[in-house]
Amino acid sequence: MARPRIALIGAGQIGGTLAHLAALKELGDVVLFDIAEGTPEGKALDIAESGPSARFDAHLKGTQDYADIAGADVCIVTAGVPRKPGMSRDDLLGINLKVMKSVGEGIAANAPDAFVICITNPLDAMVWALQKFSGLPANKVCGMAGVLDSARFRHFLSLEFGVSMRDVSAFVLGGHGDTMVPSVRYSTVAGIPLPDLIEMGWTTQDRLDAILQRTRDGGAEIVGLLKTGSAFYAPATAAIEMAEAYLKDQKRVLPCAAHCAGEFGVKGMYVGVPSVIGEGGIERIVEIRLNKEEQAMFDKSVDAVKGLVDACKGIDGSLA
Ligand code: A3D
Repeated sequence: MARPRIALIGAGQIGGTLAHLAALKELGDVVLFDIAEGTPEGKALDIAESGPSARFDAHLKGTQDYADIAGADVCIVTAGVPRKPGMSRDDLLGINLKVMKSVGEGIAANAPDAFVICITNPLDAMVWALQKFSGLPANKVCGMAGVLDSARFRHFLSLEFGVSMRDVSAFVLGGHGDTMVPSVRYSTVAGIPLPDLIEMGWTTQDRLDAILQRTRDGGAEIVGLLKTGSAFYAPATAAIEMAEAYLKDQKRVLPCAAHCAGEFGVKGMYVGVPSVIGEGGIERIVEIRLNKEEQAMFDKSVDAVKGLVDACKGIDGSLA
């Protein structure tokens, strides 16, 4: 049986890491596409040359030609520009919207049956535009942000409690920005909800509040340290988790930027919600019940995403 084909649109920091992880995990053959001549070819060859030592079987190819992504089963999109210190994700909107147009058209013409995972920021607006530009079914186009934001939250919680990250389960809802909503009631250590852990004296409300804020600022913390770009190891790992769920029909329940058609009161927009990923793409949105306070935070986050979507419509009339 032929190996699955994974197309990576954008061969920068995240794109290169995605290619490396996909090869190490033998998820399939990898095509790295980028407009920067030599970058995808160089990274593909370098990773392929690690194969004998790492012991994987996968073909890797770098290209500037969209025809090479033909028949891709999964496309992961990181094309565009990342943040520098002092920039917000929203500052990237104008430049990255134009990139989404060319990427959407390239995918539609060459890999219309692919499951598409967008990572380019500002995430929730870019995945919305990518779906519009590509014309692919909404359940086959999604955005990666929640898996990363949740991984950051889980990491910080595991440090606080001194327990394995594997036993910390948590998710973050809403848009991928300052208004994201880390869920406290639904986050657990081995099934024990965070509010119970406060009662048990494992932490305090103040310490938990600081962790929630650090989660919201997680991207900026890395940008501030790196100074030349944004996070790439954890974002790539999160997107590979989503790609694997699709390719292996795992029915994983992961927080994704998914197209909402009325769920959580959101219509016709992408926003971070718990989703089931399997062979059908985004197969189901898990509509958990939010309390009043959580719904208010979620609505505020959705408003922020709506502002960005409206800005996209203002820039490109074909999206209106
Ligand atoms: P970077 O290393 O700059 O790579 C981006 C690549 O895109 C470069 O190699 C460019 O040459 C390429 N590119 C630019 N325009 C095009 C085009 N039209 N077609 C094809 N390729 C093009 O950035 P990165 O990999 O660090 O980040 C990529 C994106 O992911 C940025 O927008 C980041 O803001 C975003 N990001 C999102 C998250 C989320 O959690 C959603 C996390 C981290 C980064």
